[in-house]
Amino acid sequence: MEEKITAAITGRFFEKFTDNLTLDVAIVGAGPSGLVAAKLLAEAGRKVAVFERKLAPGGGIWGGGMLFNEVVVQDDTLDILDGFGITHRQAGDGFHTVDAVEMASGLIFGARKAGAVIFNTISVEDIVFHDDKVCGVVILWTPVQRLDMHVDPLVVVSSAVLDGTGHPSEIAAIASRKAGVRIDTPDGTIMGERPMWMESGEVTTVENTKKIYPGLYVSGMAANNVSGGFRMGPIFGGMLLSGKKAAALIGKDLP
Ligand code: 48F
Repeated sequence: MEEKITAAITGRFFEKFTDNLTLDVAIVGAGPSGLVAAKLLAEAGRKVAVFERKLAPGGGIWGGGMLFNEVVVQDDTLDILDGFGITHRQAGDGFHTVDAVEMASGLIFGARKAGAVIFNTISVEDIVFHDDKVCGVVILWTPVQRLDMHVDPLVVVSSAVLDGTGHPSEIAAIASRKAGVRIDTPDGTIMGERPMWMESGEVTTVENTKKIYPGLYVSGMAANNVSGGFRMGPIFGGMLLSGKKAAALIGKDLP
């Protein structure tokens, strides 16, 4: 029996992996913006995989605010939550609370059920860069990275890469540093996140969601880090709207 269990797992995993070596969209980071983008792009018929460094996808949702596991969203994002079947409760003044565990698990489940494949415990450590265009991601098991083992990574190619890595905007930073390119920000570089200003941060997260270089898009806090927006803490409406905008922009650009 034992060998059949092993064969079932490895057979199915490698079938899934092989089937996702060429993608329409590689999404880096399974936070709220990446998961919303993944669901909407998969629903639109695009081949999408999400690469998530941690064992559990969901990014910064699980802990709510300071480990109080509730988050807040605004009126204009309820349709996105409804699309995932996630429950929300009125909190007054146009705000609503959402159980953080329901939101994280609901976004993960919704993205997966729409057809996006999520590869957890896999980190993106570099980009593929051909003819002045970002065209894929370089991946490695997170534990291999953490143990600093001298192991070469593998590569997945894609028509578009979405940096949904949150505060550090890791993929945009790699493009800026290693490819030495001028990205679409006011000064052509990663401008860095500014301190807390919820109202502004919520607006600019969506405004800053864009294509920053051929083949490379940013969403969520990564978008704010790239373009110098303010942070906003445990209010998540901007993240959901950013994922929706990223999906629309990428969908429009793809052939
Ligand atoms: O930070 P994160 O939740 O992304 P987000 O969509 O949402 C931000 C909010 O959670 C919160 C906030 C709300 O107002 O400010 O911070 O911008 O999730 C980013 C995910 O990307 C993963 C990381 O583990 C996290 O789950 N990640 C980061 N770098 C890499 C990565 C990488 N190089 N490869 C793979 N995954």
